[in-house]
Amino acid sequence: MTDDEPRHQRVKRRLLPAEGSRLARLIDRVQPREEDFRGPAHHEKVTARLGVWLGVAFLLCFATGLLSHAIQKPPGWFVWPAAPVNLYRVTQGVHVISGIAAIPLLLAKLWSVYPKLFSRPLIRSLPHALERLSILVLSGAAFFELATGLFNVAQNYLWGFYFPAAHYAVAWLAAGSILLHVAVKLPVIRRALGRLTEDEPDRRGLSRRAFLRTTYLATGVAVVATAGATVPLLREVSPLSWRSDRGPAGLPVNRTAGAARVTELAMSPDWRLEIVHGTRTTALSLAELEALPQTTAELPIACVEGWSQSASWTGVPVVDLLRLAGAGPDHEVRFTSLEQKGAYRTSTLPTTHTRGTLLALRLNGERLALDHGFPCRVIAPSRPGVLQTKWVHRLEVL
Ligand SMILES: Nc1nc2c(c(=O)[nH]1)N[C@H]1C(S)=C(S)[C@@H](COP(=O)(O)O)O[C@H]1N2
Ligand SMILES: [Mo]
Repeated sequence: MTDDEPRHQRVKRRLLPAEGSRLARLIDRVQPREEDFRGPAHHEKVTARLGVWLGVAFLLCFATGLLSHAIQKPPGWFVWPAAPVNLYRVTQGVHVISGIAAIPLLLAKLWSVYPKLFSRPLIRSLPHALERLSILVLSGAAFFELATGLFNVAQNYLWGFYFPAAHYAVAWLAAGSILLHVAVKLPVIRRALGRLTEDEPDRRGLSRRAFLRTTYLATGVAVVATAGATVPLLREVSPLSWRSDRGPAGLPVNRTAGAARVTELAMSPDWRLEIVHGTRTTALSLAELEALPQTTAELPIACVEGWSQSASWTGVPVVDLLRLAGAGPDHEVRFTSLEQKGAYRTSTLPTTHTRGTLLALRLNGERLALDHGFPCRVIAPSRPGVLQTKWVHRLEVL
């Protein structure tokens, strides 16, 4: 040993078995290297193909997610049409279905690339280190989005944070890191997307094609098993669909009157609908509302959580209520529920929607059930379920 031996060499010599020693050779033999994973699933041709489909799923999910966010928190420039009435139902259905499809695709892709964890040297250069770090961020963000989305769909809020804000913020993180990842990998992707060959057929395991086919099949099964929640045609064949047509009048209930603690106020004979326009307030009893001309329309409830269902709603058009209060149709309207607490106790209807919206009193020919919003609720075309306020007692002309 000499004194001019560099410090890091000295540390290494003390901590690691000497080069060429039996222990060093043993460690070298048992520790896997990237090259040891020769299975067809780990080939870049497979990784790239999964990446393309995952990219498509993420893109659809991101775009429809941004839309849903914009509808719920509209920036000044944003206009969402009231027709076709099923538009939001379709975009949110695509959001949830593409998110579900991304789960098996992401798992397969992680399986395909995990040998890279054993690539040596671990870090080659600063750009290489940054690239690996960005993949960590990407995987974490993608996993977070899919997991929280899935729990949300199951209406299982296990966490302490406010779901929409976190899901939205992390979506940007995921989108940014995916973009970076694709840009960095573009040369590899272009090379890998060439013809799918089986140059080293592995008789023990799956072929590349078979691995891809299995993944696509799993993705298809996941989609079909759940899509019935929002695609009426699939309802009968969707065993895992998380909402069915159970509930009063054949429509699911999201939050019951009991949970919202509104039963007493909603059933009270003193209930009145207050229409506030400037300093003037008009109060209508249920009997007076029922005596007004009624309109019936076939409109869907499309929950952000992924289920949607169409029903026949009967009630008073919001424009008629505005006229009664002495206001024209081109006003925003704020509805307030009897519910004292809760994120969904109020909603604001943009002017694009006043004409098509009902304050509904009846559902599928029956008087509205308490759990569906008795005495009256908002039913607007092409809007997220969270904005279809139940147990309404006040309407403000803005
Ligand atoms: N006051 C109030 N209205 C509400 C809610 C709520 O929690 N409170 N939930 C909303 C949500 S998330 C949905 S999807 C629809 C569901 O309506 P339904 O329970 O009649 O099917 O009601 C909406 N209206
Ligand atoms: Mo909802």
